[in-house]
Formats: sequence, structure tokens, C-alpha cells
Amino acid sequence: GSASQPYRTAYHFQPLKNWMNDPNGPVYYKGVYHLFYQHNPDAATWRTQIAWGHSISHDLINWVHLDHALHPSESYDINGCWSGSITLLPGDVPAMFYTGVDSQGRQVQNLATPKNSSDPYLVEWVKSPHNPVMIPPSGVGESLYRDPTSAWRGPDGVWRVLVGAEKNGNGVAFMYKSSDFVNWSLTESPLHSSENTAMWECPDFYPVEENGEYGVETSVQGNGLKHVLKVSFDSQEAYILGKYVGETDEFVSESNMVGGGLDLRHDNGKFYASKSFYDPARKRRVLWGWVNESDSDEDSCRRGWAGLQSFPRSILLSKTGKQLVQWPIDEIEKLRSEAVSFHGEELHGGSLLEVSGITASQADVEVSFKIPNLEDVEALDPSWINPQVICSSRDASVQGRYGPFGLLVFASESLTEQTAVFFRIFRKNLDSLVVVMCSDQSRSSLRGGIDKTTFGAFLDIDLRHESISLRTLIDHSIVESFGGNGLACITARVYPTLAIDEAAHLYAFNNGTRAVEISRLEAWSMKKARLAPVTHSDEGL
Ligand code: DQQ
Repeated sequence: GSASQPYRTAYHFQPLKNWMNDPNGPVYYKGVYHLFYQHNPDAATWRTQIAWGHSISHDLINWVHLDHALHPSESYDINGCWSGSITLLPGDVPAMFYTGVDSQGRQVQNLATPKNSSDPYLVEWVKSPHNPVMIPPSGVGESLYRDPTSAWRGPDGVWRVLVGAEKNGNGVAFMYKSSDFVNWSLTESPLHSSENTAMWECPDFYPVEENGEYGVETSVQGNGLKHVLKVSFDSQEAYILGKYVGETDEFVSESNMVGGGLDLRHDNGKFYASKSFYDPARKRRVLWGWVNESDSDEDSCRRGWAGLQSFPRSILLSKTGKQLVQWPIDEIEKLRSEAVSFHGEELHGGSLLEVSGITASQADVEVSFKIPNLEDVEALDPSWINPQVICSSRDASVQGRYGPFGLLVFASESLTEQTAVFFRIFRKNLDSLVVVMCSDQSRSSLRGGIDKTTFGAFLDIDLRHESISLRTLIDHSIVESFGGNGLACITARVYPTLAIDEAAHLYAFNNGTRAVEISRLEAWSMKKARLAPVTHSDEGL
């Protein structure tokens, strides 16, 4: 943030200028992390003729922007190089799949490989002479067929890849097979499909360990694993868990995509077109997601840029095995500078506690709330099945018994501007408690013309044994929150007019009538990450 650019981020990835959307082809190659992304080189708005931006890093924090990796240039991609993925082939050769919008406006799948695979920066990419390698199957709309995943290898040594689509009004993940990575044939049945959803954009399919601490490489199959199928539709993401049987290519899922915000989601706020990759250097799976603006195209043009990537998150299966957990990658700690902390502070009903001594517009905050006694907990209305509805009908200003309590971020001096990230506790049946996590943007800016939707998520924790933890990454115009050590995540974009830069304040608050205790709060000012174009001094990087 600077006086003229208060919303530019300090440690969330963004290009130097113009429009960015989906993360594409993340990969770790010869000691270097690569991030590609949908980028319009000419304007701060999206257009169909989009290109692949390309940046590299040694730590997923500091980035060097390289030249674009792909531009529309051939009949099979002249109307756009859309989203795709990278697969590392045996012998450490990267292969890139992307969707091309061809000269007829048809979506097809294309292949590209590095010009020089001994170059760890993978600066130049060559489009395959075999393109397009996949075209819309019969019965599939020409503009409803895109976003190839990373490929994986079955026990038979044959490659598989998924392509997102819509067929007969249902979301579909088509599967293709190939022995040589060039000739691909569509399998008889798709990996999965669901009614009630729109076109499945940006599918992602990967294994996770049961009761494990490590990420799993995409081709690994066998015991002790579940598979995750994630798809993006209707401005939201959904995932299902299941068992993938490599021998038969069956994905036996535990549930189905339902839509309407009721699915399992990586993030219940603004987070779309996400893509994960396996990082062999740290044996983890890392997830990137696109975080769009919440103001208008005119605002983006005035600023000269639009779109952020979420802070990279490591993903694991939760202890219960019923959902994923996500956590900002550890490297973030390198950016922490001034720190403040409290222990054992009681927050009475209706009280506010300022967290001062750090830069509240560029911060990392961790807090744990202990609830001393849980008596007379408010009943949850049985019709409240959508947490977003609970959070918007009972925003931070609505007093409850246990909650709302949490953090006020980007708060102005007189609190006229504030974004509230908070919890409420309800009783479901006689003895079961429900925790709702909310991110309330309704007072985040005095400006109009901004989407200030409030977001919500259920948090599956056992209050008899656990306190309620919240981690919030604050970065000028993004608020990325992790509840219950990453069981529920909510990302929001905000555009304060008063609570900017040094004028932003941070508070812990309790607007419930019952006291809660902050067992621990630690907050840090964050240093600025380096995001810069390539220079000569990077040549030995
Ligand atoms: N964005 C890309 C598509 C994808 C969509 C185009 C998702 O490939 O389906 O920029 O945001």
C-alpha cells in the first residue's frame, strides 16, 4: 500500500499491473517454484484472448516476474490460452496442458513443452505440432469443455487426465488416457459427474494421506489414501472425498456435489479456480486460489490492476477424515517483524481490546478463545443449514450470548469502518454444539458500489476439548481467515477509505453477553515480499 495505491498487497501475489485470474500450472522444478496465471497484458479487465503470465520463486514468498509463457498465436489458441496444468514426466520433463480457444471459438486442449528443459526457469515454451490433442466429444458444447488437470499414472503405466465440462446440463469431469502423452482417448465413462451444478471449471484431483502429515504426489495410489475431486462453478468451489481405484479408474465418492454453497469448500469466501501441486522439496501439497476484486471494472481500470492469489496453503486431510485442513505455508514466518502478544485476557460481554504496536493493515494474527462455561447456549434454528445465511442475518452488530466474538480488522479510529471476523456458538440438540465462523464485510468501506457480501462457514470442532482458534492474514485489501487451525477458511476483499495503511486499527471484540477468554493472542507486522521484474542481478538467482 502507498498513498496512491492503498489496496495493493505487500505479501499476496500479484503481477506488476493489469488483470489476473486463475492460477495455472504451479510446479516445483529443479529447485524453483513456478506460478503461471491467467493474465491480460493490456488491461485491468478480463478478455477472451488471455495469456499465461509466469513468475518464479525460491520460497513461494518473493517472486520474479518473467515474460509470458503462452500467448494466443495459432489457429488452435488464437482466441485465448485458458487455464491448465503442468505434469512432470519421467526424466523430469515438464509437460503443460492448457485450453485453447480456437479460430472458431471452440475450446480444445493443447500441449506445450519447454524449449530447454535444463533451464530451471522454463522461460520459453513450445506448442506441440500435434495440437489440439483433445477436442469436444460429441454432445458437448464447444464452449463447455476446458481446464485440463495435472495428469497421473495408473498402475498400468498409462497416463490419465481430467477435463472439466458440462453435458446435458450436468457438471462432468471427463477422463482421457494416453501411453505417450500425445495421443489421448476419452474413457467410456467420466471420472465423475453431478446434477444440480453448472459447467465444472478447473477440476483438481489428488490423493491425501489418512492420518498423515505429508502431502502426496499426484500419481500415488493405494492404501491409506483418499482422493479429492475439486471443481469450480457458480463463483464457488466444491470438493468431494472418496477412494480412487487405479485398476478400474473408479472414483467411489463419499458424497456428491450439491451446489448452492452447501458443499465442502476450500474456502467459504472469495476463492476460485484453485489448483494444487505436490512440492517434493517439503513433501507437502500446496494450494493456490484466485481472489477476485469486489469492486467494479472501472475501479480496477483506475487502479491499473485486478486480482490476487491467495497466500499459498498446505493441504491435508483432517484428523476425522471428513474434510480438508489448510494452513498458510510456514515460509510466511520469514515476513514477521514487530510482534505483540497477550495471554489470559478476559473479554467481557460487549468489550473491545485494541491490539496496538503493529501495522494493522499488513499483519498476521493468531488468537485462541477459551469459553469458560457453556450454559444456556442459544438454540440453532433447524432451518439454518447455510452458514452464509446465518452470518448475514446475524452480522457482527447483532448481540448474541456466546458470540459474536473475534477480530475487528481494518477498523477506523471511530469504528465506522471495520471488517469483523468472528464466531457464534449455538446448541443443536440437547448436547451438541455448533460453531459458526463469519467474515462480515458489511461495514468494511464507506464507499458504495462494492460487493460487501458476508460469508460464513461451520467449524467442526469439539468445544468440550478444544478452544476456538483464528488465524487472520491482513494485507491492505485482503482478509484471509483460518478457523479451528484451518478447518474453515474464509477469504474476503475490502476497500476501506479511512482504515488504510497506518490509520488501520486491529481489535479483539466480544459482542455477546457472556464473557470469553483470550487464552493467547499473537500478532505481527509483516514485511513486504519482493515481487519484481527480472533484472540482471537475478541471473544467478
Ligand atoms: N477462467 C479461465 C477458464 C476457466 C475460468 C479463462 C475460471 O479456463 O474455466 O480465463 O475462472
